[in-house]
Amino acid sequence: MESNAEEKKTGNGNEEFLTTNQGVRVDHTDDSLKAGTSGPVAMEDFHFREKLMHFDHERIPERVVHARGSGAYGHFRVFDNSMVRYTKAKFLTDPSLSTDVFVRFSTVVGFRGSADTVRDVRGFATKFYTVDGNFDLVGNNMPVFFIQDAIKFPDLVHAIKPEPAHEMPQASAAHDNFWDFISMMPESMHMIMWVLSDRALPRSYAMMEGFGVHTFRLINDEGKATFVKFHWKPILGMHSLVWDEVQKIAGFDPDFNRRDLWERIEEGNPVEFDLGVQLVDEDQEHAFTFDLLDATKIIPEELVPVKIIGRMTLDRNPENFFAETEQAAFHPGHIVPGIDFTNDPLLQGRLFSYLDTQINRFGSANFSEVPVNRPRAVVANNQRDGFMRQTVNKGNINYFPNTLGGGNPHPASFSDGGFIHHRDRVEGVVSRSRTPGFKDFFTQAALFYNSLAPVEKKHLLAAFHFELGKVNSMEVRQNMVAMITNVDLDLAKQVAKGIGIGEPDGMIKVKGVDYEAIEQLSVEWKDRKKVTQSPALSMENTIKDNIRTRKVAILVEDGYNQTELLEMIDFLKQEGAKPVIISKIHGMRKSSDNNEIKTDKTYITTASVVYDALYIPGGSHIEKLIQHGNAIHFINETFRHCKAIGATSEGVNLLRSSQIKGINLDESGNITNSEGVVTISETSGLEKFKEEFKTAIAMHRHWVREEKENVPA
Ligand code: HDE
Repeated sequence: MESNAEEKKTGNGNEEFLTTNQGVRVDHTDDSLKAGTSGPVAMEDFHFREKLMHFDHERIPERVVHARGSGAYGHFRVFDNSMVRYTKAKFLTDPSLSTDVFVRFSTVVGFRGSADTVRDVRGFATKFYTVDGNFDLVGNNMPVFFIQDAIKFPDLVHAIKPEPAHEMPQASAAHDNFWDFISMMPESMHMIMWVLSDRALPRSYAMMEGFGVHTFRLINDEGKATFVKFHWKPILGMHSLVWDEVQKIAGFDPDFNRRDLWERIEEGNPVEFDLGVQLVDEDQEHAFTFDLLDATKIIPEELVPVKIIGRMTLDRNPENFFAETEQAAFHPGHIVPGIDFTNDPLLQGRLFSYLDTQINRFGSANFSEVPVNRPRAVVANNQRDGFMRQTVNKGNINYFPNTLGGGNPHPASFSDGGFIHHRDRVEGVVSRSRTPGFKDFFTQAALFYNSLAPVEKKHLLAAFHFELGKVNSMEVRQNMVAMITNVDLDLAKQVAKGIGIGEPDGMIKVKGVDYEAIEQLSVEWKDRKKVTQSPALSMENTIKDNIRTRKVAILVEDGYNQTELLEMIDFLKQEGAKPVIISKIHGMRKSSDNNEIKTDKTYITTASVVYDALYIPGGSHIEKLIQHGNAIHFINETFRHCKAIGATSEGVNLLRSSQIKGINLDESGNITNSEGVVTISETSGLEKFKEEFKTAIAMHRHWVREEKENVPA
């Protein structure tokens, strides 16, 4: 009974009667209190005034960046105690501890209501509620950043956000201001290559990597430091959408990634990532041809392998979007003993910005008392009061030192688990400058480009054509082409060709680059570790061995073959995929032998772009499907987007119809099972078909089909 009373107080939706915020039951909420039936509203209508007042104040400022996001709860556990050598953080060393987490994934540029599938960096912010206090790993799905020093962040964000005169375009970098800024910002070229790659179009938040970006420090029990880069590796592998698809999804289902995350968890498919670390001894700080403190650089995995140390499982959706996801307040300065900062100037700047921004959003320093932000560890200090203070601090002592409170709470020593800042030796003259090691802006941009598969390079070129093709200023286009010559001349030529700029015939020096210093360093650092290829950077080398959580569209009309359909549905479910029945209208579809199956979606309520693969079962329903333009479009579009297509018995006839384009046929007009199109002409032999279809879906995309540009979509 007591818990019911508690629920009533907290508004969990189980209440019987409507009340005011003071708990007074309300007898009528459809009409305001008036003089007569058409007179003015009475001032004493406290229910009306309170309801409107609260509504008027429902919004808090959205995040200035990363406004659009989706959250989930879960837990994290390390696999063993192998990290004890490096860190005293218990959540990273004690495999018996399961640490609760809350993760918020986000886009960066768009406003709170913008579409999910735009080309953008994705935020990947994790709050670990550790036994030693909260640790926030506020990362992205790309391992580098646009700028090296936080002081430029406001300019970067102003340039990329919609232009101030007319507030266009929404959630897009494809406009003059952004590329004008970038054309003057050579240090951003590495990040630009990532943003124009397919990494910026994730199929799912469950299928992208995450990175802490900065080099941090781990501190062990003896106070010894080791440099560390944090990585999240998705268990399902890394997969992206294609450009034509993301634009259509943005209209068709702007909540695509949010819905995907929510549904996975509701359906009992936890979203899992392995946590990896790249560890570099302090005496190896200068072993590389870049500065570890430069956030525009990666440490190639081939130079320092990623050691997988634990797994995060997200398995619980928030119950109230505003209370939890919107009010989650992350801060790179939320750190625990065993982890520490470095002098990366981007990180240092963030340490100011995140607390400051919370004051703007919450209007109060008490944001850490909101349930999603509250540490699980004990909080004890003399900070008091302020707007919306929730804690009722007991006792009379709110200062330190004191004797009246027994001297408590008092500082903890290192051995008591107190956080002690790493004893970093610093010296130098105060200046606004950068170390020479930060000045090479192009080597890693080229490394990234050179490590991509041909199809990824092709997509990146198309992205340049789209982005720069939307820039009105020919001068800005020209400047960008000049910049790209510093990364790869051939790429620059191809970009130029697509955007109406004369092809450059050599590398063009650009402003803001100290070519002499770079040259000098390349001589000085010639014996340092480096790579010219990094296979880990290509998404083509990701996991492609399963079809778990893939959505498979199945086209069904009256007259379908029940045996085939049920067998395939069973198979797909067994493999962890999600079959969805699509028909012309809702309701039950009848099989040739008078069985029934329910339509999940119609061509009006869904589209090919939200599925990973397509299956067409046999039966006389094929005659109807051939006549149906929406079905034909669905198939052609699936083909154009390079997804697996399977068909059995009469279903194969549909794929052979002259309206379906691009499918490879042999001399007798039969489909050659190739390029992710898998068919079998009989119902018998389905076993072989199943395995081949599974392999085709697991491949995610069959890029060779992109050559067939004549297929309509
Ligand atoms: Fe952020 N960033 N950022 N950022 N950032 C914010 O904090 C900022 C940077 C990142 O889901 C803001 O609460 C500065 C790098 C994520 O709530 C703000 C600089 C990386 C999120 C802010 C950076 C990030 C934010 C806006 C330049 C990847 C969303 C609202 C030094 C490592 C967290 C807020 C969430 C949010 C400032 C650069 C990731 C204004 C000054 C680099 C994932 O404080």
